[in-house]
Formats: sequence, C-alpha cells, structure tokens
Amino acid sequence: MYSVKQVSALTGATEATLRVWERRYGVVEPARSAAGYRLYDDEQVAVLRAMVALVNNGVPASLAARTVRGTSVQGHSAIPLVPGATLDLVSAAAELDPERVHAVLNEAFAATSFDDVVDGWLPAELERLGEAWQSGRISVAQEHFASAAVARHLSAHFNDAQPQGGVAVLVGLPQGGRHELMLLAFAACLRRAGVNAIYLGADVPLDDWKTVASDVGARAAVLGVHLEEDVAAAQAVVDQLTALRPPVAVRVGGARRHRISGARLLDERVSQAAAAMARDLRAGAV
Ligand code: B12
Repeated sequence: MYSVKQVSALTGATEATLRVWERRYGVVEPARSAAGYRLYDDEQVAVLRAMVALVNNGVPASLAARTVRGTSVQGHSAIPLVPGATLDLVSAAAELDPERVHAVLNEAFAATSFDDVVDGWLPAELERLGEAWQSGRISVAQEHFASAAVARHLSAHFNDAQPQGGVAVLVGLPQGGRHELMLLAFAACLRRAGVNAIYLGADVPLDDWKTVASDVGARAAVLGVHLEEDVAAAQAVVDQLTALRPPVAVRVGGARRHRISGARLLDERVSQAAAAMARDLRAGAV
C-alpha cells in the first residue's frame, strides 16, 4: 500500500489534485489507515497514472475521470459525484420511483456544475442505462421512465436559461432520429450561453427544416446523428439547408457525426461544443 505522498511521487499529480479527483470524480477510493491516512493499492495507482496521462494530453478532468472509471461503469456501480452519495440512475429506473429518480437528478445537478453533469455524469449514466436495458436487467418501460425524467430535468434547465435574443439556431434530430437527450442538453448549454436556440426535438421531417429555417430566419442549425440509420436523413437535411440562399450553416454532433459531409463536426462534450458555437456566433463566424 502507498501513502498519498508516495502516490503523488509515482504519478506526478500533487496531493491536493489527488484529493480533488477522489472527492469530485470518485476516480479511486483509497482505503484508510488506522490513523485515517489514505492508502492506495497498485491498481489504484495505475488508474491515477492513466488519469494523469489523459489530463496532461489536454483531456478535461471530468472526461478523463469518466474514461479511467470505465471499469466501474461496466461493473454497474453508480458514479459518485459527492462522497457518500450514490447517484445511481439505473437503480432509480429499476425501482420505478418518481421521487427517487427526481432526487437522483436533482442531487447530480446540485453536486457539481451543469457542464460537468452533461459532459461526465449524465452520458456515463445513460450508457449504464443502455447496458442494463440491453442485458435485460431493466425493461423498456424502466428505461423510458428514466429517460423521461432526464428529459424533464434538462427541459427545466433549458427553460431557466435567459438567451439574449439574437439570431436563431435550430436544434433537432433528423427524421427517424429519437435519441434526443444529449441534444437537449446541448440546446440547454447554448441557451445558458445566451444563444437563441430553438429546440425542435426528435424526428423532424425533412421539409420542415427549410420551412422553419425561413420562418424564424435561422442562420445556423445543429443536428444529432447517432445511429447508422440516421445518417441518410441527416445528410439530406444538411444538403437542403446549405443549398438555401442565404445558406444555413449546419453543425453535427453525436456518435455518427463523422459520416456527414458539408457540416462542421462538434466536440463530443456538449458543453464544450456549445461554448465554441456561442463564441463563433458572437464573432459572426457562423
Ligand atoms: C435512452 C435511449 C433510447 C430512448 C431515447 C429517448 C430520448 N428521449 O432520447 C429510446 C427508447 C427512444 C431509444 C430508442 C432506440 N434505441 Co436507444 N438508447 C438509449 C440510451 C439508453 C441512452 C441514449 C443517450 O442519450 N445516450 C447519450 C450518450 C451516452 O450517447 P453517445 O452516443 O455516447 O453520445 C456521446 C457523444 O456523441 C455526445 N453527443 C450525443 N449527442 C450529441 C449531440 C450534440 C449536438 C453534441 C455536441 C454531442 C452529442 O454525447 C455523448 C457523450 O459524449 C442508449 C445507451 C447509450 N449507450 O447511449 C441506447 C442506445 C443508443 N439505443 C440503441 C438502440 C438499438 C435503439 C433502438 C434501435 C431500439 C429499438 N429496437 O427500437 C431505438 C432507435 C430509435 C431511433 N430511431 O433513433 C443502442 C444503439 C446501438 C447502436 N447501433 O449504436 C444503444 C447504444 C443501446 C444498446 N446498448 O444497445 N433509445
């Protein structure tokens, strides 16, 4: 077993950083000596080394923590945001208890910044939800129950934000697309950054994109592209919007965004992607 001082020397992270990573992200949970000092084992030192390597390569700590904790995600343990709290969306889904799922989401959003929740805890919990559903540990109804609660919370954050007017940005999914939660999180981030984001939601028919764009005078649009099945419909929207005069600039996010041409690719982390887009809009670079 190693003391925090030894782990600091072995990993290159300061003792204070090690404590913050433990408290804020639950990267590792060291044992305690009889006198209460932290004691780390070899496996925990290896996890912390991986975390240091990622952070040194420019990966934000919240995302690096999510990556190195991959084992715990697959091991179906809940992700702690604060010591002692188990903010476990999957268990709340399994229990079908509206108060519990509401409390889990409330605590997650209260425990850290909105950006850290939508870039770290939330996507990790959605992945766990997907694994639980795929493996049959929860039913489709239990998954829907949790997804609906997440959508309600994100919508509340969207409504609370005060955009400063300005040019409209359309945000939605192409026809057939239904994975809207991270897109809604992105739209909330945009509005929190002062952008007049107009959230259209899931499964938006092709011709409606150009009608809505001209109705509201949109200068830009953002699409989520998640499954292979979404690619053709998303490409059709991009082709249609960029052919308008004046053209509507399109940006795409989601796991299949690289399959789209004629649109700018957004960062994987929704808050970073929204911040960059808000900056570009302010600079007139969209
Ligand atoms: C909730 C959910 C649903 C809900 C969605 C409800 C809603 N209101 O959004 C419903 C029930 C509708 C659904 C339906 C289906 N789903 Co589903 N779903 C999920 C689940 C559990 C979470 C989805 C989610 O929000 N993920 C968010 C993150 C975790 O996903 P991500 O792709 O890693 O995204 C990252 C980035 O790309 C980025 N990002 C994502 N979107 C955006 C947008 C922007 C703008 C930006 C900047 C970034 C960004 O953020 C993430 C973190 O970095 C996932 C599990 C999972 N692993 O994702 C399955 C999952 C995506 N679904 C899956 C499947 C198979 C389906 C269905 C085909 C099931 C069926 N047989 O009907 C349908 C397809 C519906 C459709 N036509 O689109 C599979 C997809 C497998 C694959 N081919 O890739 C998954 C992975 C589950 C699984 N393990 O099998 N689903």
